[in-house]
Amino acid sequence: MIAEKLYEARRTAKAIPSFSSVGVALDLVQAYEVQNTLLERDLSSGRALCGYKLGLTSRAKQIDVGVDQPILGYLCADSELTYPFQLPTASLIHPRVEPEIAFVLKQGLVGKVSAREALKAVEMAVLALEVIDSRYENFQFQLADVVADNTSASHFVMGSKNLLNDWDRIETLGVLLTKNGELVQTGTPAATLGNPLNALVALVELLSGQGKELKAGAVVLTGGLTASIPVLKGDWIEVRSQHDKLTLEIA
Ligand code: OOG
Ligand code: MG
Repeated sequence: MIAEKLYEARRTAKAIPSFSSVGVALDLVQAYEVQNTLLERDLSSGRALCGYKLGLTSRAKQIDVGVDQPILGYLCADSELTYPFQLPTASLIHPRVEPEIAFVLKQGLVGKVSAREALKAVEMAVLALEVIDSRYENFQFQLADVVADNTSASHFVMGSKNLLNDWDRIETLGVLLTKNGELVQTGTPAATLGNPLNALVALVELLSGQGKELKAGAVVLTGGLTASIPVLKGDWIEVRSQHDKLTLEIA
């Protein structure tokens, strides 16, 4: 029932009140069950799972949405925008963008792993943009609401420069987000639990708690480095670091 409402809100691009705000109390376990039901629905409609995302790994994001612990969501292959990057807003509710670091794995990971082990499993680390689109009115929700809503997952864009080549300096890399040419956010990959690898370790642990693993080839979004920025049709967004630059047109 809850999954159905979220599925319809996404399909019709019509926001619904959060469940907590209308007195439907979910705990985190139930919220992940709802998320898994949504995943099953997506898979049975022909979508393919391509990886996972972390949410709320940075203080900026925790403050942004008013909740305080990392959570996970799933990513479907058709949510990745391909070059030239254009976000179709007609099918979305109130999209926002946030800069992230993303990994592509060359080996699977399961259970409790160290950051060093996690690094060995990484094929590529890239600058990325996540587009989030909460299915809840005014982007207002409690932790369990947003978990049920697959952590607001909508679309994502991956850079092509492999940051592993300069990984020792990842924590001090600067990331700039501009909207229509104006600088709106600055951040660093250290925002995600100190290092994006710590976020990857946390994800593997969270997944293991659900009896799941990360498979070779999986994409992982490690969490917003800054607060998210609302976008409207006609805007253009650029995310930039020393190594890479991505431009997203809001269409
Ligand atoms: C929740 C999703 C959080 C992140 O990177 O922290 C997230 C939201 O902000 O709606 O994707
Ligand atoms: Mg995110």
